[in-house]
Amino acid sequence: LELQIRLREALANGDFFLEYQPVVDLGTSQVTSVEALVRWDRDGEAVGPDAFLGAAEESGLIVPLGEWILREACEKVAVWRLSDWDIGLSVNLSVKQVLSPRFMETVAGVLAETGLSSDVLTLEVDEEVLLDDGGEAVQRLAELRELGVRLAIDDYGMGYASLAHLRRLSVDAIKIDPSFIADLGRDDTVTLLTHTIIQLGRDLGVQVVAEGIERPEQLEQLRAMGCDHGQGFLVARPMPASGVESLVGGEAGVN
Ligand code: G
Ligand code: G
Ligand code: MN
Ligand code: NA
Repeated sequence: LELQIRLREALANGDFFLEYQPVVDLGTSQVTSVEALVRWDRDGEAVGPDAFLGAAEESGLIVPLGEWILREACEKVAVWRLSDWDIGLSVNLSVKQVLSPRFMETVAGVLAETGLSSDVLTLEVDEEVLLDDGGEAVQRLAELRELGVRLAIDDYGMGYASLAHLRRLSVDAIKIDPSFIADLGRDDTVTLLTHTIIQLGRDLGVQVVAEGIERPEQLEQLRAMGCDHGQGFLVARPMPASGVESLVGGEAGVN
């Protein structure tokens, strides 16, 4: 409960901030988008989302916090795009946000205020969001996609019946869970599954992003498998906006 009070104060005081992790085209090594990742500046210490998102969801603070994250990230990327940089933005959503009343208006409002074109924004949801019984979250997400916003399934492959999810909701991208990438080339089953997900994405016309690339041989293998996009510490760590700006022109530490 004390954490929930502190989080509410932190939002009021402007103590949350965003880092951005670049996503690259594995073919060209160009940075094509960034994923916004929230952090809490708790008395000078940067605290990651795993330590507070659960509490923010329980208290409902995730709704105003999520709105702040969306607006902050869209404002930043809108400025970057004004300087003629064709960069996309991904923002993570929790199921509480998706199900909150007026979420659709919030997204539409932020896009209108920032002047960002809807197809620049990708909303990432975990497979868990697609498991809700009533199908309400799926319905809301489908409506958002009608706005022209892109949808991505995050941590793909970890959920029960991952393949069935692609039938319930049309998405624009799937992000292969880092646990697959970790064992790529080391575990034959995982390697085959990864290859299959990449192939499936290509056949369905869905962009595939590999997450958690840490070793050069993973990068090579993913390229050889025809994976479109990648993200991970080898490519670039999450960084402040100023760090992304210094990558302008788009070269991350790949090649
Ligand atoms: O940045 P980090 O690797 O610590 O993130 C840990 C988890 O928190 C990841 O699952 C990530 O998707 C989630 N996360 C990071 N930023 C946000 C955010 O702005 N909103 C939501 N809902 N989840 C986030
Ligand atoms: O669940 P989601 O994919 O949104 O989580 C993103 C989180 O993954 C970020 O918090 C980021 O810090 C973390 N991350 C990004 N790249 C790597 C990586 O190469 N290795 C590991 N261990 N974590 C990563
Ligand atoms: Mn994500
Ligand atoms: Na996530």
